[in-house]
Amino acid sequence: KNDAPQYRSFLTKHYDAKPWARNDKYCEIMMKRRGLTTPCKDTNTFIHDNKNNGEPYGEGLRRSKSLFQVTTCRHRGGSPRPPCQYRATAGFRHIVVGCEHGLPVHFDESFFSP
Ligand code: U3P
Repeated sequence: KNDAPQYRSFLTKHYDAKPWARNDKYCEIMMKRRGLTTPCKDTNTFIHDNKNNGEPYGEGLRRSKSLFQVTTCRHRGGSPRPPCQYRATAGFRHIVVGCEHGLPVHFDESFFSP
């Protein structure tokens, strides 16, 4: 177990090993449960896999070599105050993260294999 606060925060925002769904309702509930709705966060990705095989990518970032199951939640717009409404996009994608001391602390983006 690693206690680095930025890493704990990354896991809270971006890691969910066993999603019970990957749809709009999932986003609505998870965004709230993980404390991302005051105000409604615009975009947030939940990662459902746990692999460790990154390579350098751009300025201080790491890109995963393998694909991850991810669900990205996008705020539908309107008021930034709760209740926040989200649109879910489920995918199997490379992810790009920023790391500190070898652990992810920032989720940058995800994309399909070119
Ligand atoms: N973000 C995602 N997924 C995306 C794009 C952006 O979650 O596909 P963080 O606290 O640095 O992780 O870029 C600003 C925020 O948008 C990032 O915040 C990241 O969580 C989120």
